[in-house]
Amino acid sequence: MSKTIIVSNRLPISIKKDEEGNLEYIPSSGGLATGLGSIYKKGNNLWLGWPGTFFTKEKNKEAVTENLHKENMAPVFLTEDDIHNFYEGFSNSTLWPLFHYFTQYVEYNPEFWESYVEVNRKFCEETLKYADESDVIWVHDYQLLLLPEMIREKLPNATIGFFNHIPFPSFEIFRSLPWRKQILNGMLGADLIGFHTYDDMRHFLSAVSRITGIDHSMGHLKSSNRIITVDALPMGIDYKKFSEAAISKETQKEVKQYYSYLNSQQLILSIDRLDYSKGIPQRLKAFDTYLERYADSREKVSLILLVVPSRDQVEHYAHLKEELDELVGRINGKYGTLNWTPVYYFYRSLPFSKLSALYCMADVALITPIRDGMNLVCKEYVASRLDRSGVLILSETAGSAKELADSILVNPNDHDQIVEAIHQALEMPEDEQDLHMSEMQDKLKRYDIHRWVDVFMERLIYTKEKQKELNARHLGGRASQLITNNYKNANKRLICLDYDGTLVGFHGDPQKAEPDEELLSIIEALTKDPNNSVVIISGRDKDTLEGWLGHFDLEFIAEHGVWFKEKGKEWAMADNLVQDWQEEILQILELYVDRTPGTFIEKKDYSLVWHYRKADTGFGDMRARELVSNLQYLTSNMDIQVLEGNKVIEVKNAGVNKGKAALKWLAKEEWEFITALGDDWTDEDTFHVMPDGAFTIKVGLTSSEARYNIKSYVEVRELLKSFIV
Ligand code: GDG
Repeated sequence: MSKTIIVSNRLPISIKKDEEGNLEYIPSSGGLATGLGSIYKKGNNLWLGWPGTFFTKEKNKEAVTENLHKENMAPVFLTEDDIHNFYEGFSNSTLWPLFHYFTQYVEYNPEFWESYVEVNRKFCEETLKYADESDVIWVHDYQLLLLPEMIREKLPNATIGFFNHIPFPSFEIFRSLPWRKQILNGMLGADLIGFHTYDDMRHFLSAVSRITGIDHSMGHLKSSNRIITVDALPMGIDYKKFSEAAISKETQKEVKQYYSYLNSQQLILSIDRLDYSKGIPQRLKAFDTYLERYADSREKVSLILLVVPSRDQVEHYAHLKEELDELVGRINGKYGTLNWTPVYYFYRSLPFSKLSALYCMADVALITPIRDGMNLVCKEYVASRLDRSGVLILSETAGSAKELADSILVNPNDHDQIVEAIHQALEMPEDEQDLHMSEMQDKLKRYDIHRWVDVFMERLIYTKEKQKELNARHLGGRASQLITNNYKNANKRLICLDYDGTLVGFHGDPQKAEPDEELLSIIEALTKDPNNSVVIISGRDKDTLEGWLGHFDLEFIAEHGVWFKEKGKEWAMADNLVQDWQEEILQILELYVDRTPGTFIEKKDYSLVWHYRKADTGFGDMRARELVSNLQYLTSNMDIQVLEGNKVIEVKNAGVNKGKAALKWLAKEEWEFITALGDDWTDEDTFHVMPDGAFTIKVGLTSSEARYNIKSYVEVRELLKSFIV
């Protein structure tokens, strides 16, 4: 029976030691713990993570492990050094500031990195104690970015999902990380990689294609051996929990008590963990200006500022705490009166009923982080507004802003805009509040934490199915054996081979993709067998092919069928070709070379090719789209065709293609064995003309008219070697 294993830095429980050393197990009430509770508590499923306390004695570790097992949890024990270097170090002093665009706070410390690798390995070892290949493993967040790949190495077929809870920065920021490639490869061990927003997703895809060279289309990455799905799956909240809490006795009791201390002023609520990414000082400064600018509001409105202590041992956090203390003191000193406190400031965590009471009482929630992966507080506020009153002011850089467009969206760095948003919110008519609140509530109710978990799991299973579909076409052991047997039992054999991407890998400079020793010896052996007719069917020019491979007993189709060379004969040309279009097209292509650094033109006898492999990723693709549409328009009355190959755009005479050229060879003999291999869509023409019994093989795991897929040119060589032994 397969099981589901959740892995996160922290378990959904904290273990605390009292003074006598007795252990207390305190369950977390966080959204993730609730949402994933429906998974990990079932059957043999499991949640793995650090329990929040250091244990050194083996006896204690065993006891904790045993107790946690009863609750479907398993501990990963970390040392104080691990927490210093891996958690406070690489996770929170390198990745956290970098991913939140606070580059000035990023520490690039190799010791932190080493510890990060080591602790991820610890998590991997613990996971492997419980996991096998049939399991679904869901890894969470930026502390464990290397874990998916580490697990994949040991369990190649496991189903692995990864979700990143914080933003993923743009390539320009991410590239500054010395360990960027290792981080991406670590994440790419997963089958599904989830982010809160489309922006995070596209930043990730752009970093992957620029740093690893792996291309993507429609959110699917095609790594050498798997399809990986990348998706934006915004996390929901436990809507029911917050809406039910709002009318609970406990909450209402707290509400009553709070009101007894207050006058009838309007309340603005701000809740955050202490963090520079949350923009708390900016918020206080805006409130200060608001009281200054709208003097009538004094004594009629208060800000409740709840800051949950966090990481205050770290220098930047300690400074931030001092800044907040000072700002609150200044505002209260400046405006406060005997019966009015402008800012009620709490630097602690409150019990849930008090939190819920504050959500119920606040006329306005002021949530203006500088950057936030999602931000659940604003969603919890909306869910708690049972009478649909209240106004949310939300930063446009919080992930939740995409879903909560009915809030007042602000730029968190625009001081004046926040001041005016506070004014607008406090003045908003009730019917307008109702309208916006109900819109937001409808969305959050429908897409809650449980739905989020279901959608993630559905996408993960879908990805696995998609991989299976492609793997079924993958030339595995048995199919490969079948082809080899057919080859060996046949006498008259036709072997059609594309060159680039099929026999050799791609190179930035096409002239450097010459055949290596291994390939030369394979071709030599294949062509030495008198029963074989080996035809290279390539888009390359005839002189290059002749220069590289002309000394073998090979036949050629060059320039996609413009030129051909049969055994013992000279090069010949396809009929009815014209060159008079070239001058005009060349001028257009030259314009694109000038406008797109890294691109160049290859001139062949009857075609022109614009190469953009070395252009900036994305930019090259954009220019290619533009060029194709330009050419299609400009050449509509010419007898030429525009072909899109692998990072090339080729213009040539109409009616010339690899398939048409291959027909000539098919008609030559009563072949007993035919195979055709190719990697890009120009090879589809070859596959198309092949008879039913032919073994057509597409290089790369993408859809094709070919019967089989093979992963890369490395596997092609393996197959060809199996023919000649
Ligand atoms: C990450 C990302 C992303 C706060 N004060 C009290 C209290 N809270 C609870 C809230 C809320 C949670 O803490 C904070 O959630 P956030 O979403 O704001 O931030 P994180 O969970 O720290 O961090 C973030 C999230 O992951 C999920 O993917 O949204 O962007 O940084 O649930 O209710 N709870 C109690 N007392 C408090 O005083 N009981």
